[in-house]
Amino acid sequence: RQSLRIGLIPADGIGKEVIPAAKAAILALGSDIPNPQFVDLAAGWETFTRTGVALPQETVDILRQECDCALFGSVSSPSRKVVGYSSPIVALRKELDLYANIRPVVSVLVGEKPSVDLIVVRENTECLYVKQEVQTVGEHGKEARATRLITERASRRIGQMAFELANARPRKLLTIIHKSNVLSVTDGLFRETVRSVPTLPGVNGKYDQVTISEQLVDSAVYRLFREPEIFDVLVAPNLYGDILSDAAAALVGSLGLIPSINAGDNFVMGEPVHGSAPDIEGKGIANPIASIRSAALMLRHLGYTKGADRLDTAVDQVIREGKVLTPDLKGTSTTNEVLEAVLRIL
Ligand code: NAD
Ligand code: K
Ligand code: MN
Repeated sequence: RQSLRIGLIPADGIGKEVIPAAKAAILALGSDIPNPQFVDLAAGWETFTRTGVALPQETVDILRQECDCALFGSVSSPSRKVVGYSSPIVALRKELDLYANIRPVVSVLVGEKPSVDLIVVRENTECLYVKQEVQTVGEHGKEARATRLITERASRRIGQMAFELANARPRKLLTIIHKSNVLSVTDGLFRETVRSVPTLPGVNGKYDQVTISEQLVDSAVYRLFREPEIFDVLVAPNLYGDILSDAAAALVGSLGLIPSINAGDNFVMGEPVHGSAPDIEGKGIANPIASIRSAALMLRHLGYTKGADRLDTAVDQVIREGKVLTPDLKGTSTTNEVLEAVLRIL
């Protein structure tokens, strides 16, 4: 490849503060990344208030036609229903068929106990996120209903991704998260489909070394807090995966550390797990590490292992030294000071 074309969608809030840091970190990799070219793209609540559209068609078209990958920041979605608005990140995951959301959560802070080293593999296209909600009026007042869609196809794809990831790790443990004691039809299909991945045609014993276990989602959160070291790879339907990964983030110090990629068969988009953080927006103190690590995950997914390793090593060193940290990690440094510390090491 002559150049790597990266779409940048900072979107809203601290997304606009941390995505430029990820860009600067990629640029600092020099020739480890072949001629990176950045394309600035619009999406989000601010774009909606300006143009009436949260995800402009131009953004989707340019991502599809001109970009090899992308970095997304965070979007400020209102909690109330706003006519015409729909979350652009949920739409992008569907439009680009980014069916897997991969979220590694690893403890790095010095002296941190217990030690966490897990990956949440979150199905990224269905479950309650199909957003088919209706409100009606019944005999006793308003009634709201949501469709929760679980398909065999999506469960199989995410299951295959999870087995692949688990098999590549030293412990090779895969935990299926569900609630099929209550939701035996929907979560039951998810559970059975993931469990059946090793028997699919073509697998031929490839996953024989993977130990499969399962845990109901509520007790999974409980065990995550009591004994997080037992978990290795967790695979979950969309909403459970979302909640579990924020919970796991709390164990390692901050949401501002946790990266993700939205991955499909043809495209990958890095994205910090956190949202737009309105409580700290505009103060210049957002932790840029989740975004820098998201860039590293994205580059690793594309095969740029050396560049990805350099980013992760630099970030690890800054965290371990503990001298330049943002307030979420009990430091007093700014976004830019953390970025500069990373760049100095690079
Ligand atoms: P949030 O992740 O934005 O913030 C939760 C808490 O973590 C806040 O106290 C925030 O200050 C802190 N935090 C998050 N990222 C940080 C960082 N990089 N550095 C330091 N502290 C950080 O979650 P929320 O408050 O529930 O949601 C705020 C908005 O973000 C909402 O509009 C929500 O819809 C949106 N959101 C978007 C995404 C996304 O873009 N994929 C994900 C989650 C939430
Ligand atoms: K985000
Ligand atoms: Mn979330």
